[in-house]
Amino acid sequence: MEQIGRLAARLRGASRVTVLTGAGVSAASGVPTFRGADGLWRQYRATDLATPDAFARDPALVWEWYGWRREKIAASRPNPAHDVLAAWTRRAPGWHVVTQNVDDLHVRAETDRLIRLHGSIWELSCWAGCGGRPKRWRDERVPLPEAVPRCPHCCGLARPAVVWFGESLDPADVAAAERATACEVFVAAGTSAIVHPAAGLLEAARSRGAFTAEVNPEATPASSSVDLTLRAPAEQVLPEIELRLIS
Ligand code: BJW
Repeated sequence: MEQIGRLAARLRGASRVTVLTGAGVSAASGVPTFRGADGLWRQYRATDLATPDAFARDPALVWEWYGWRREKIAASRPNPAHDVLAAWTRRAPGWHVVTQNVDDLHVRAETDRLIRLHGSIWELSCWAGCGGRPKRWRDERVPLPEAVPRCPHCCGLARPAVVWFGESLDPADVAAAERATACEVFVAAGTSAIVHPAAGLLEAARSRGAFTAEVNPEATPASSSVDLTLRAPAEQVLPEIELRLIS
């Protein structure tokens, strides 16, 4: 595919590159996306469960969904897309990965300079925000022993320490992601590009002069504004680019 050669040429010699990833990058690892056909769990839409209102209404239901996802993620492993991105960050100090994914597969692939915008599914925090320290704690047990885990400080309800709709992202993560938009090449891979503030990063990079590209088998709202689109799965395209970079 000629487009692969064009993107590889842009990447070769670039000292600052940022790749924004979304659920599509983990699809080949068996982790369901949010808005595709596999985004449906029972009769619920994933995006309707990822909200504070859903948790307030029915914490057991939301935890059941997270338990199901934690099981799938625990049984998965990084795919070639994660591996290539990790290799890029290890090789080049100005290359960053900004992810919306909470599955930690970029961490397991040993990615350097990873910015996680939406938290980690393996961390929990107090639903009431009781103020006990640590504010969030890691719990990788699958399955969790309780249908609704408890806060170890106040014994109230615990929640997944992820960012739901309407919640603020960690300002330090947002600032780091914004700094990473000062790059020569910005690639959005495996994201539907509709959730903000992540979706705004591509435009920010473009307005700072970056060459922009999208890797996604489907068109997204970003497709019409990027310089180059690669309509193929990330786990295929990224290794092909890597082959051109190292040959
Ligand atoms: C492949 C592939 C393969 C398949 N290879 N590709 C400005 C404008 C409008 C609205 C807002 C705005 N600013 C804030 C908002 C509100 C809201 C928002 O953006 N809403 C939009 C829906 C319009 N944002 C927020 O609420 C954020 N908070 C915030 O900004 O606070 C301040 C504020 C609040 C309210 C108003 C104004 C300001 C928080 C957003 C948190 C999102 N949380 C979730 C859940 C995380 C926890 C969890 O995982 O359980 O994050 S929702 C969900 O969407 C998840 C994802 O990270 C995120 C993005 O989804 P993603 O990754 O793009 O996945 P999909 O499924 O949508 O797409 C997959 C893509 O992969 C598809 O395109 C496929 O084609 C492709 N694909 N296989 C490559 N092999």
